[in-house]
Amino acid sequence: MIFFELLEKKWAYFFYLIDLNKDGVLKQSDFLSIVDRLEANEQAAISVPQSRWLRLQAKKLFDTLVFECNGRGNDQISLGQWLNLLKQHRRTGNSKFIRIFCLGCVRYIFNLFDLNGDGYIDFEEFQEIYRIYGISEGQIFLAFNRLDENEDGKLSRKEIDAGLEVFFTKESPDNFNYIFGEFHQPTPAYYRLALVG
Ligand SMILES: [Ca+2]
Ligand SMILES: [Ca+2]
Repeated sequence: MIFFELLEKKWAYFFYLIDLNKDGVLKQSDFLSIVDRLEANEQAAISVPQSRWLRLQAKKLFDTLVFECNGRGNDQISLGQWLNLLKQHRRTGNSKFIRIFCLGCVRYIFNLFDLNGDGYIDFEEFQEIYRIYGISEGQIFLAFNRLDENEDGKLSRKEIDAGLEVFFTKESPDNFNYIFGEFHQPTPAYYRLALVG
């Protein structure tokens, strides 16, 4: 399957990024293994209570997502279900879910990235997490600068929220389209895996 539209490309790319083990489906483990990797990373130096809290938040975000995509009683999300959400949003013009999702993401991102808890995300914190998602050093640098609208060298909640909103809803060219790096299409092999299952 090939996506021509910008918005669909962005949504598919995001799914591919957060499918950490690249098995074509999103599961709770894709969210929890981020915390595992942070724990294993000495530089991140997260405490036990911090890691417990992060696990709880990761589960919550995943539960919201799985419920919106797939209804109650399911434990995974396919790429098709994820993209249906976008189609639904387009058809009804109801962006309520997107808004709730973005706010949930902002909360989660801050819990995850703001390792020293000062209410901002600095470049080092940003780098730790983006590396886990396999984004290249150059792209990490660009993404950070794109998000840092007021150029004070740190990211506020407002800046992250503004970036996410554009990323998930705008069809037009925009700097914020690249807040997760230069998006590329997942490989055909990945699509076969993700869409056929
Ligand atoms: Ca997965
Ligand atoms: Ca800033």
